[in-house]
Amino acid sequence: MTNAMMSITNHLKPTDSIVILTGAGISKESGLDTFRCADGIWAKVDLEDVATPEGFARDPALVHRFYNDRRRGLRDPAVQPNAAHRALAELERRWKGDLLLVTQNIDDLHERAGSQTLIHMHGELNAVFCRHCRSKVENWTHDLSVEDICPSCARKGGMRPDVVWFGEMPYQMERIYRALGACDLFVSIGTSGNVYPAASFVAEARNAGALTVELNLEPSAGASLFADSVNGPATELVPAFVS
Ligand code: BJW
Repeated sequence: MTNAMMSITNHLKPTDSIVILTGAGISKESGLDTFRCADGIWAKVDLEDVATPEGFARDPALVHRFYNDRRRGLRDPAVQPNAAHRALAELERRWKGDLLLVTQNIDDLHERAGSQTLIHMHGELNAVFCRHCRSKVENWTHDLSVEDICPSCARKGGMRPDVVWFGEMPYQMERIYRALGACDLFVSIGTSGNVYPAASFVAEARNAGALTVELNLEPSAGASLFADSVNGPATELVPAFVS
């Protein structure tokens, strides 16, 4: 990407529509692990054990420990939104056209930075739901266990993290595909492009005639699908790109 490409304002009309997809890489510089980097989460735990409905059925206590640790990690005072999260929130405040931020992340750093039009397509660490009655509890702060009782249906053993595991349907897909089909710019930030359906969003946006740009530490699995792919840390690339 040339310097002339580096700013959104050079390429869009002020009322154009933007869809932004973020992944674990945007939160790396806030102190949260990615999944597939050499020191990432999947190098330490088996995803079949902690990120599938089958793993949860086999050993719910193990899955609870995994998400309890990450929920506590999110409350570490050192974990704060970084310059990339803040730049996206600032872009949303000033952008006159439609702007939809879709994150695969279950952390709350985008909302803490001030983003409002935000979809957590893989769920949220700070929410839980009951497998029996499907009722959801937001702002769940304490450790979850197999002993927890559903506040709605009062049954025990059905509470689980409100996250989307492999084989489950990500959230708000209709709304996301509608936005992708109507966008003028699609930007993918800090995601390896290994997990579907998020990995196919670039193709949807391209089919809609959108400009497609990837901002990632290294070329993602789908880098060649983007019109432009820029490599570097999100805290440098994102503020420059949205300025
Ligand atoms: C930086 C940086 C810095 C680092 N600055 N960058 C065969 C073919 C095709 C599909 C399938 C298949 N078999 C099964 C499937 C479907 C399956 C899938 O995709 N599997 C693949 C492994 C092949 N997908 C599903 O099952 C999904 N559901 C589904 O498909 O439903 C059916 C459906 C059909 C049609 C339409 C709609 C739906 C569900 C997927 C659920 C994913 N869940 C997880 C865990 C739960 C949440 C959690 O615990 O946190 O979500 S897996 C994990 O991966 C997590 C993430 O959100 C997701 C994506 O990871 P992400 O964000 O890309 O992180 P990394 O680590 O991979 O990459 C980080 C990147 O950042 C790297 O590139 C770094 O270089 C970069 N980076 N530092 C900028 N400072």
